[in-house]
Amino acid sequence: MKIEKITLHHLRMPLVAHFETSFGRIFERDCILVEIQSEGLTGWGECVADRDPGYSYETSGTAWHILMDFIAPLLLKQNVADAADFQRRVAAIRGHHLAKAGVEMALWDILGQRQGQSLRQLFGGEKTRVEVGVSVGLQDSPIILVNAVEKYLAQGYGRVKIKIKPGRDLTDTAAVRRAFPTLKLQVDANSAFTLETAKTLLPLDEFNLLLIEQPLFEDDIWDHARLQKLFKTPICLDESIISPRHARYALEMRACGIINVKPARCGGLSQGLEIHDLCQQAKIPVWCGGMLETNIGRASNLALASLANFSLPGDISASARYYLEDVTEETFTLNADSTITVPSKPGLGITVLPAQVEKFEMSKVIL
Ligand code: OSB
Ligand code: MG
Repeated sequence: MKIEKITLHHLRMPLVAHFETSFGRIFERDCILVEIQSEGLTGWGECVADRDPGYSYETSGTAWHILMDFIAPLLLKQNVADAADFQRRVAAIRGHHLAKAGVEMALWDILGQRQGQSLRQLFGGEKTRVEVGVSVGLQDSPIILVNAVEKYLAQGYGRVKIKIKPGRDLTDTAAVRRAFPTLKLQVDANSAFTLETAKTLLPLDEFNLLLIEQPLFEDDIWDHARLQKLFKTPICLDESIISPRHARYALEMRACGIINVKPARCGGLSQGLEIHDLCQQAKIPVWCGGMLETNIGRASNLALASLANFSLPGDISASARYYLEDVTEETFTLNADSTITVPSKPGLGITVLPAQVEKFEMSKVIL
C-alpha cells in the first residue's frame, strides 16, 4: 500500500455518563482518529490515548507529537506491505504503543478493503457474534452502584465489571454480589494497590468472581505472581501486558490466570493476535478489554474478539453505553444473548461520517 496522505483528528467526545476509575473521573473522552489515504482507499484507525496520563503514560498530546513528528514521516510516500512491515518501520521508536496501534488499525482497514475481506476474516476469527459485558465505573455509593448495575442487566448485559480502589473494594463488591447472587462479576483496580494493601482484598475470594483485574503496579509482574499465590480467584493482567514478551513473562511466572488483551497497549492488532496465540497454547483464556472507544475502535475490538481463545466476555458494550452520537453510520447494539455482532463488510466494516468527526474535532492536521 502506497501511503499517500495521513490526516490526524483530535476528538473530544462527551460520554453519556461520567466514568470513574481508581485514577480519576472523566466526563469526556479524547482520542485521535488516524485517516490514511492509499491508492483510492481510505483507512481509519483510533488511537486510544486519553487527555490525561492516568491509564498509560501516553496522552492525546504525546500521541499527536509521536504520530506527526516520528511515525508519519516514516510512512509517507512509502509502500507499506502489511502490519509486520509497518512494525519493522517503526521499531526504532521506543514505546508509544497507543500511537503506533492507531496507525496499524488504519492499515488493517485498508488491507481488508483491498482484499475484500473483513478484519475477522483476515484474523481467522471464527465467531460472528462475540459475548460482551459492561464495565461500570466507581459510583458515589454502593446503593448507586447496585442501581447502575441493575440498569445494565435490564438492558441485557450478562457480565459486569466494577471498578475498585482502596476503601471502595469489599463493600462495593459485596453489595453487588448480594443484589445479584449469580451474576458473572469481576473487578478492576487499575493498579491502585500494593502487595501489602492488596492483602485486604483476600475476602474477595468468597464472592465467586470471574477475575480480579490489575491490582498492582503496571510494571510489577513479579509481585502479581506473589499475590496470585494468595488468591483462589484468577488475577487478570491489563496494564502490565505491554507486549507479547510481557505476556510470556506473566505466564512463565504464573502471575495471572487470565489476560485482558488490549491491542493498543501492546502496539497494535498484530501484537494482540500474538498474545491470543501464546495464551491459547498455554491454555490461558483471554478477553478483549476496552478503552471507551468510538465505533471505529469498537469494530476493531469485535474483529479481534472473534478469535477462539477470546473465551471470556469482552469490555465491548453497545454504542449507546458510551456516546449519544458516534462517528460512524453503523450503531452497535446488544443482541438478546449479551453478544454483539462482528462487522462483516471489508476492512473494519464501518463508514465514518465526516460531519460527525468534525463535530467533535479539537484539531486536525493533514500530513
Ligand atoms: O482498565 O479496562 C480498563 C476504560 C479506560 C481505561 C481503562 C479501562 C477502561 C474500562 C472501560 O474499563 C472498558 C470499556 O471500554 O467499556
Ligand atoms: Mg483494566
